[in-house]
This record gives sequence, C-alpha cells and structure tokens, in this order.
Amino acid sequence: MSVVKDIKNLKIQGATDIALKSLNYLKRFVGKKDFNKKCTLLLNARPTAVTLYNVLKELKKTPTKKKINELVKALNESNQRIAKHGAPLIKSGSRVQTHCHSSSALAIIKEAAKKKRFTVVVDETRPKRQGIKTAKELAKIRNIKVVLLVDSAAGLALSPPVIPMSDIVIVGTDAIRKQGVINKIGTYFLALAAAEHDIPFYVAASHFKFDKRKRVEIEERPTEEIYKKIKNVEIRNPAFDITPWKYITAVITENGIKKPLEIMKILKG
Ligand code: RUB
Repeated sequence: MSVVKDIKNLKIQGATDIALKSLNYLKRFVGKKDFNKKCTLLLNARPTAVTLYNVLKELKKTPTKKKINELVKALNESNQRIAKHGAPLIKSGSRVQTHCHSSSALAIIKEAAKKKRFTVVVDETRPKRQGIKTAKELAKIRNIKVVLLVDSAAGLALSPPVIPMSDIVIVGTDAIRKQGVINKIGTYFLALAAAEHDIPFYVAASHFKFDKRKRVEIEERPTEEIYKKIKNVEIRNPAFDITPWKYITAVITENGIKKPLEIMKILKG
C-alpha cells in the first residue's frame, strides 16, 4: 500500500499530485472487486483536499483505464492552462510570494520565467517545510532569484521596508468553498498581511478544486511533526486553514482569472 502510505507521510503532496498518483495507482484495480475499497483508502489518506474526491466521483461513473487516462490528461492540462492565464500577472522585476508547494502556483511562476526575470519569496511552511521543496525546484530555473523565509517573516516581506516588499502573492489551494479558500496552514495569515498592504493575493486552481461537499474536514496531522510530548501541554497540528473571500483578489483558473463573485456563482451552480 505504498501510495496510500506515501500520501499520508507527504512523500506525495499537493492536491493535484495526490490525485495524479492515486489515479495511476488505481489503474491496476479497475474491474477488480477491491476497486471501491482502494478508492476509500486513498480518499481517507488526506481528507481535506477535494481534487481526488472530484476525480473519483467522475471515475466511478465510468470506471475504466481510458477514463483514468483522460482524467490524468485533464489534470496536467489544467495546470498548463492556469500557467498561461496567470503568467502575465508577474512583471519583470516582480517579487512574488508563495506558500507551501503548489504545482499550479509553480506552473504560473515557471511560465512567467520563460520571458521575465523576477524574485520568488518562499515561505518555509512549518511544520513539514514544503517551502524547501519549492525553493529547490525554483532555484534551478534561469531568471528566478529565490528568497527563502521562515513563515513568521512572511508578514515582514509584505510590508516595507526591511526586506524588499513582495508585490504579488500566488498560492495554490486544496479546496475552493463558499466560506473561502482552503490551503496550507499559514495561508490565512499571509492573506491578512497582503490585504493590510494592498498587495494582490491570487489563488491558482483548476475546476477540480471547486468543492461542493457538504462538510470538509480540516486534517490534523501527528503532533510529533511539531514537538515531542510535553507534560500538561496540548499540541495541535492542523494542516490547513480557510482564507475568507474578502482577502482574495481573484482565482486563476484554466478558464481565465475569476473574481470571488464569479467563483460564488460557479459554486452555487
Ligand atoms: C499542499 C498545499 C498546496 C495545495 C495545492 O499541502 O497546501 O498548496 O495542495 O497544490 P500538503 P496543487 O503539502 O500538505 O499536501 O496546486 O499542486 O494542487
């Protein structure tokens, strides 16, 4: 069961990659009696992100390898299209701030770097430090200067004058819901700081992120990721937070850049 294990321990991380790797894993169970059981195990491995839920809902209507291939293609293509729509938002000389490791946000940044030089400010992303993965990946790209910061410096990077100020924030998401955008813990703080300093805050998301589930579970991860046991101390380790719409400038989708009101309409439809 290494795919489920790898999803749980974050070897496979990010909503899109979790869905892609799960789909590929499920190929071997198509038409077998274990298929539904495997789907449930995969879904329960990380309950917050909606992408896998949405693709499995589609797959269950037509559970074939052909359908799996189509869904994989659609997921990959959505990031390419998001990149095309989002890249013009990054100007030469920009300072783009991001959080965690999002394939959609990175697709935009990499697309922009084909023609422009700019800086990407990467938050470390405690406790599992996915920001290090982001920084390493971007460091290989010509035209991008990478600055890595601890999460608690993110607000400083969004305000003058100690660290040159970021002029745009682009993050990914695990689920787009009526009450706001769910993403890696710390995103909400980032959005608050960006709003305080009038810095545009964009979310990169394919339609697979639209979440019409009645309830959503905010995953709580093992507390050892933060610290070993301390007597008389309750340690909590929520993996995601919800950023209210009022702090979000727009969502960069594969069908263009959509304002929160347009997103609301899609969610209601
Ligand atoms: C990853 C995370 C990413 C979203 C979007 O959290 O919050 O921003 O999943 O990723 P974790 P993508 O590391 O806990 O999975 O844009 O690749 O779908």
